Amino acid sequence: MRTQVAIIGAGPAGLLLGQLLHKSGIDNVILERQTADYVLGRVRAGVIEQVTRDLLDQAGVGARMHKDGLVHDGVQICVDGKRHHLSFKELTGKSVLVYGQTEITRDLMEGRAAAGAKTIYSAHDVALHDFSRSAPRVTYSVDGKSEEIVCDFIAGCDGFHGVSRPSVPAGAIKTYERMYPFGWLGILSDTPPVSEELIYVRHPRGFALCSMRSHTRSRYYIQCSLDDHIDAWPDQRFWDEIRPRLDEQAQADLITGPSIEKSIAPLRSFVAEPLRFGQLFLAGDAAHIVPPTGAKGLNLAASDVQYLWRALVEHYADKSDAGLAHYSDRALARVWKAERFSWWMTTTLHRMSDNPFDHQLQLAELDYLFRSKAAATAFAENYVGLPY
Ligand code: RFL
Ligand code: PHB
Repeated sequence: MRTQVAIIGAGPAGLLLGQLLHKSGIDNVILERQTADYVLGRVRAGVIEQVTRDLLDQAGVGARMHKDGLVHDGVQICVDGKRHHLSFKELTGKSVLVYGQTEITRDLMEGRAAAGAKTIYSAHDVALHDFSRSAPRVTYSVDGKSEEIVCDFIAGCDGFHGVSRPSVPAGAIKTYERMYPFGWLGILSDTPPVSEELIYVRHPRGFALCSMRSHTRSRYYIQCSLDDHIDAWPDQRFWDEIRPRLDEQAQADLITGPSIEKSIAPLRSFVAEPLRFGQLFLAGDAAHIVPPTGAKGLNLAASDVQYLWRALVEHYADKSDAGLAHYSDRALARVWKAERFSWWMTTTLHRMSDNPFDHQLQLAELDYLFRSKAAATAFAENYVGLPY
């Protein structure tokens, strides 16, 4: 098979790139290791920046997002039982949209099917070849049959555990990493959210987050130990642990119910650079990971895709490779700012250590955030998303 761009991975990065390229008349094929149902079953991101929303519109898949997405003009931060409100609208004139990654993925999959673009699910043994030359190849197998795609470019959108990044010779790539000594235990439940806005909670028992997917579906997270296992967390134990971390009003308003999904995620900061190796381009979680505290992972995947899409259009339509040459630098400049913000939110809101000095620093940082308009504006600018 021959295509212009072979895309590895049908997560948000791969599907969005595929849709934007298709709209621009650039032929592409997506190879995905899992089935479509498996990809749709992963419960992940919930907060969409305005620039991500605009990009989904450009991809022609924004209709349901505009109908069902919840516009959030601000966020609440609860520190040791006292809630503070930060208004994005007042501080930046912008807002974010609460709309689940599952729904975005579904919209992109449906858009791709309607466009008649090719996605190969359950593709095994995907391997990247000759990407330092002008005609790279991707080999894979489906139902035990070996196949090959010859292309102009490969987009590595296959997430942190994918095959694209490890295909790069070790000497050509530099990585930066920080692991955090805790995870997030998350549950989804068909109960009304405790508050109209998200509540990020800093508490001596550990971090908590009250989020949502709709007016009737809630998403809650608590900081947990890396040794924890979901079997040790029946629903009642989860509710009994999150409740005391909340302020009195939220404790009274919290409606509990059976979980419909429960999972534990480790927290990691990671950046690989550069993002280009000959004709191979990395985008999204394949290239970088942020801890979920700043809600930046999916949004960063979208911003990489925006730079890569524009660069590929320049290549094919304008016969200019300037965008491709600058892709890595442009994307990484935005990535590092989101890495900083996600690290800052994580270290400011989680129980990081037993050292009282660290606790006092967190409290000083948060007190400054609530009292200084400059600090609050800097927070809001980062949370709603920096411009492309
Ligand atoms: P994905 O979504 O991991 O998709 C990669 C796809 O590649 C496939 N794949 C392969 N395919 C073929 N061959 C191989 N060898 C392959 N290896 C892997 C995989 O099956 C998969 O389908 O990466 P992508 O597209 O870069 O998207 C990144 C986002 O999914 C991720 O950054 C976000 O989910 C992070 N995240 C959040 N981001 C936000 O912007 N806002 C949030 O509120 C937010 N909350 C979260 C999050 C992530 C979380 N977890 C579980 C890590 C909350 C959580 C709890
Ligand atoms: C979510 O709703 O899943 C969510 C919201 C905000 C975050 C992380 C996750 O920072």
